[in-house]
Amino acid sequence: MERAASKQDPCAASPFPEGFLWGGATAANQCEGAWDEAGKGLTVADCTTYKPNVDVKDYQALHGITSAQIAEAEASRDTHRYPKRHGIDFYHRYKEDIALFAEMGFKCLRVSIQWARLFPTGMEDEPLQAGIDYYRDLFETMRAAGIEPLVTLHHYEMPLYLANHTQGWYQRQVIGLFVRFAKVCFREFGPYVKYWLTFNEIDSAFRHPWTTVGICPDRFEASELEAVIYQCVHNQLVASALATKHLHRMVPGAQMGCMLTRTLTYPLNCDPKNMLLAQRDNRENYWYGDVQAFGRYPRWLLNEWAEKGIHIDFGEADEEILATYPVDFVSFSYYQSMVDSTDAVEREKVCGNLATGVKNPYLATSDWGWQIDPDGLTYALIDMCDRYRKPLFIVENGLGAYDKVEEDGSIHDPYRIEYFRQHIKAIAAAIRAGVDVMGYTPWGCIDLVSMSTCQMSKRYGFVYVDLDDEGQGTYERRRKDSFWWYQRVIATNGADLG
Ligand code: BGP
Repeated sequence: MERAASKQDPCAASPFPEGFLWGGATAANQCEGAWDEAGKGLTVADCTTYKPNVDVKDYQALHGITSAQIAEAEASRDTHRYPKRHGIDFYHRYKEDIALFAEMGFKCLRVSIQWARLFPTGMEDEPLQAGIDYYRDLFETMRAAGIEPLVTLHHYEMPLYLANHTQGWYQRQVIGLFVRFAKVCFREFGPYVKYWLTFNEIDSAFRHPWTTVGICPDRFEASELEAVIYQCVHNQLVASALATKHLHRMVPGAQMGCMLTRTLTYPLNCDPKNMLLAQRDNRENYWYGDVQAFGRYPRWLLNEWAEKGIHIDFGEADEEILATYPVDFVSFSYYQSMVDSTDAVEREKVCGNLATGVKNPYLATSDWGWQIDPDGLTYALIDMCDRYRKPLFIVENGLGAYDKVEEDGSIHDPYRIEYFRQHIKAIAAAIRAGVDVMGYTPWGCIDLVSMSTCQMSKRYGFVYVDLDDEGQGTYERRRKDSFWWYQRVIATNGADLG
């Protein structure tokens, strides 16, 4: 009986609300390529190198960078060593890619705007027309395909010039420069874009300061680095609030979201000491979003700054700005959960972009050692719903895996389908528990260059891109099995998970 009913209306059994924003997520610096075309300036991402044999548990090897390496990158025109420079050539192929996303039924696509495509150094008075024309056509193409753009203003792609000349986000001057860039985006692209995000994974400033806040650690005394990074984040938080203010004024009906890496941490066991430790870890993950959603710093952090003698330079109006312009919704990436324990140093570790943590004996890991935990997504959604009381948007989630192209050109990726099936079930469970979820945009819906290792072989997509780690390939796009599976999921609004 149930089957017959679902044949008539395949969406009837779906817990997902009407208008749920199914789609996918990308970032310009990892897919556009065309790193030096049409006047674009270099970005911090253009300096990150291909790391084929790095131990992914060695966080410093993954994300560390020195002044000498930056200078070498700036002088180089190499794209093999710096693969984000070629990306997947989305810059020239976006019409073909958007047609594929539309074929899958996407309602929404997350992209970012490279600041340096509009303002090559970040300091120019006027934006480049070529950059405006490119992004306008991108958004028009998306709209024509019935795809709602979700746009990140700052996804690890600060102009290199600013990172070198204003010490990244450390100098207050950058707030004004960013707000000018944001206002140009709202003016030019506001007619096409309703949903915006300010800073991608703003909480990653301490994990990888170069890409997040443009700070190269060797340019500071080790003892001052913590305060420097807090200052950078404060400046980003003020810039985020100001961008929200201008968006609401310039684009009526548009909404601004913050964007966190949800590094959900469990205690290893019910030892109260471990409970307190995990609570502490979760607070450290949440405070960035707390400031953006509640408009003020948590008391514990202010106390900690006072105890450590950390002085953060607040502009006269900063507190009022933060309080007056909170975000409209809270978005986050979710890849894995973490575990902490008071004896963590002695325990086996796992890794991820998020940092290293204690191995969870109940969870499997990906080919790159990231722990796979769909239940953690339900937990995170319910927890964040109770905390923020604002709509939530999962703007990144996915499995980095090796894919094999068969002789007939097909790509069978049942592991990816299973990963998404379990995570979509987890979202459904949270929705049934009363959580307001706006949408779901899996990461790397088309294969792109990895953020951490710059590999192509770490593939996330429903669409395969013929390009290898050495930059060899035709860039041809192919549909994986997961392409057809996700198409059915969207068509049934999440009712048919196969
Ligand atoms: C997130 C970043 C993305 C993306 C993803 C996967 O932290 O916001 O840019 O790359 O991680 O990471 P990776 O590409 O290193 O596998």
